[in-house]
Amino acid sequence: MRDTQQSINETADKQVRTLEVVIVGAGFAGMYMLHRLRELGVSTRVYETGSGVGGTWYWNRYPGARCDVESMQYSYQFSDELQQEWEWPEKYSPQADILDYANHVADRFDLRRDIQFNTRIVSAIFNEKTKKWNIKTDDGEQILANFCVMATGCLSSTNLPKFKGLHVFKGKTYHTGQWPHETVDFDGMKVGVIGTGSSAIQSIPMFASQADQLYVFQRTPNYTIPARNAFLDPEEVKVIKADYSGLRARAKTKPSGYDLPIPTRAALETSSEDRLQEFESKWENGGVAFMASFKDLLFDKDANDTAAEFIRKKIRETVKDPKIANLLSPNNVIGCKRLCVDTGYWETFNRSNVSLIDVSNHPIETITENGLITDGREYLLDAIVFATGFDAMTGALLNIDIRGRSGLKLKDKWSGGPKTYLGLSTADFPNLFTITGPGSPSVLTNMLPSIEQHVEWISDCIMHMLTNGIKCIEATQDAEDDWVEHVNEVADLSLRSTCSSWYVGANIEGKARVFMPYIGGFPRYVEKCEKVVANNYEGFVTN
Ligand code: N01
Repeated sequence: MRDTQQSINETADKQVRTLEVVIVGAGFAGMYMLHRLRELGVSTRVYETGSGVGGTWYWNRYPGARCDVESMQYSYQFSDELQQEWEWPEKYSPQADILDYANHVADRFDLRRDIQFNTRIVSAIFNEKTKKWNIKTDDGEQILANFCVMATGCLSSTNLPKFKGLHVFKGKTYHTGQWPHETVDFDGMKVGVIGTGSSAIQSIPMFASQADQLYVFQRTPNYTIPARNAFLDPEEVKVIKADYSGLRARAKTKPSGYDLPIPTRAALETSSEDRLQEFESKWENGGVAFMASFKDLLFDKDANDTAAEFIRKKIRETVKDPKIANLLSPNNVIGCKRLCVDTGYWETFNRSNVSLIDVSNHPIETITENGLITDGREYLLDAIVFATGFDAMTGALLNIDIRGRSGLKLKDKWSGGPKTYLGLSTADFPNLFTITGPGSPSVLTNMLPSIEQHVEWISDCIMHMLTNGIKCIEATQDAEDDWVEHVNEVADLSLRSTCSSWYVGANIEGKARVFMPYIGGFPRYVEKCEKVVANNYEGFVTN
């Protein structure tokens, strides 16, 4: 409480900017939030740590970074002109194309004049007397705002495990989630990659084609499906654009918010011959749609085993050395951790300059001046790439000192796992909104429609308040408790909650183990959000 008062006093001493809404982050969420609020005539400013727009796609510039949702769907739908004029070259866009798109959107809607780049928000403290948020930047600027919208991203706070000796390494180090803007050339170098998640699986084939020697340090093998990326056929694009709204509407009826066929058959009720044929066909088409082969894959372990074994067989067929094939073969639930999508991943392990080092039983002991040691052997390295992921869903929020009523710290409130109402709001933190926050479908869906749905819900809410003279909106404790219970209940129905993934916070030491996203599906979630509004913001108190 003393800190809160102190901060308010400091605020009074300096020149303070006042705004209706502060938005934190200029990724796809923050950009659309800004555009939408500006259109409604609300004074708004975005604060962004990076020097450009694009969020995830600004930071994750590692070679091979590519989206695994089709470009025609991984894009905004709020402006038909925008979706008609923009030309995506490839079925699955590489990072550079998505960043170009983000920049185009920023220019087209003249967003930059209200985005403050190279600025990190370090604290946001609610003043109960004035009902305003006191927000501070890392360069000491202070802002008073009625609303604070966190567009901080679900996978934006990088995770660098505390490896012993990290600081003594003389070579270069990189994190896939904070890749340099300059070209990184591994030509002639000995490179080590730590991790075998999506980022590693996309970048390893690229590193292998450059480096003299590539060592892949794998703790847990992962399932991956070939992307089978291709250039888009202009005729197909024309057909989609002729009825873009039809595609968008169909997508909204799907649990993933992504227009993929919904499986009707159960793997265990299908003959093994037909089942194999279906897996083969999905495998040939490539991408995350593999999990849509059968409806029971994520609900029945025996069904899941049939898909897992299909992939293991593919690994054995592709990787020439049976020992390496065996090491690369996961034995856990497929789709429990986020399914990966690759281009030439397993084939890479047939190259003579690539070595797979199993660190599952022999963790990396220490990083040394010249490499790293595991299982008593030192691997000499010129560069180390940490493909070690993110403090997902809560990391970016909790990196900011956010305090609500009575100085309550969000960090303390969420010490046992995030608690929200609809992933949009959290009790005791009035007028604070989270776009695709924990407890919303977010990372289990196509992010773009989920972002748009949240931005529209939040902006409608703010407009409702401004036009009705309402100063404060806040989730009730009861509504939040009920929602958290529901989020947990539905999570327990799926095999997805059964493994040590970032979905449950298991990748971060000391993080509470809670399944964070809402698994009930996009349509059901949207219906709930709409019902809340129809019932005059049911579950919120307004005053
Ligand atoms: O991170 P991860 P990521 N010693 O957390 C290993 C999205 N994404 O950046 O599994 C050794 O998945 C860790 O091992 P283990 C997507 O949602 C999307 O790859 O914990 N290893 C794991 O192998 C994805 O799921 C796209 O045993 C250590 C790896 O590091 C999410 O981002 C592309 C270790 C981390 O994998 C995160 O993916 C890229 C240690 N001490 C990312 N600590 C697309 O759209 C960690 N690891 C395609």
